[in-house]
Amino acid sequence: MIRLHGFPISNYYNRIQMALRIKGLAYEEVRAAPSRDADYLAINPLGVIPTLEIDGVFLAETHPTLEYLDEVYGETTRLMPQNALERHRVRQIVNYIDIHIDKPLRLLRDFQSKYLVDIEPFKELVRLETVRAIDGLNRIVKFSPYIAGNEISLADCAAYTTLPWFAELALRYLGDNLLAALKGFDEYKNFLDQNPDFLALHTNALKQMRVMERAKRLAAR
Ligand SMILES: N[C@@H](CCC(=O)N[C@@H](CS)C(=O)NCC(=O)O)C(=O)O
Repeated sequence: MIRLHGFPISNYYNRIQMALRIKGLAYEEVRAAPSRDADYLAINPLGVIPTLEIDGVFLAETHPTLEYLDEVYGETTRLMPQNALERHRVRQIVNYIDIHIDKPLRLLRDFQSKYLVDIEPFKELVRLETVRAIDGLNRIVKFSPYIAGNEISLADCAAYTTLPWFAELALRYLGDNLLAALKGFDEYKNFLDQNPDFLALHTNALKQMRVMERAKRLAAR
């Protein structure tokens, strides 16, 4: 029995959904919010979402969780390449996305939402980091037709569910969609959008995001 704990507004949650759908694995969704409660920390030590539960075993941290899933359900579509060098490329792309794009922009968003102030040197740091990450990605992505080569992989799950949101965040918090500099991404996204399962994830995340923003605006009145 596979159960996914979290909420579909989360790009990490949707990344796991995308992998489960590619693999054709049935799963239950369990609504959970990030939490510092002892019970939740016992299954997800950072208190973040998502958490994946497989037969009563709880797994935290999205990419390592997905590699585990790929190994234990080895009879389903593989999302890590057989070739070690190609596996390295998948992990490299995922790290650029998670560590050098998602995390800095997320920190900037959280800081500005909490303190309602702009700190220019902080913004500049995040801008430089994002520009560097996009430049790095431009040197390693393939889009042939998948991001890491000719087979779909965990790097596609990361890119498809993360980059469109962080393009929006960059525009909103840095005043510039820095991710537009990722050459070939729009065509690649259109290509993946042709899969109705993927598009449904994207559309639902967009809907959740708009609902949350509206709720925040109403609460702020
Ligand atoms: N490194 C974590 C990141 C997960 C993450 O950042 N989740 C966000 C939602 S998209 C969250 O729970 N944020 C709440 C918090 O940081 O307290 C993973 O790979 O799963």
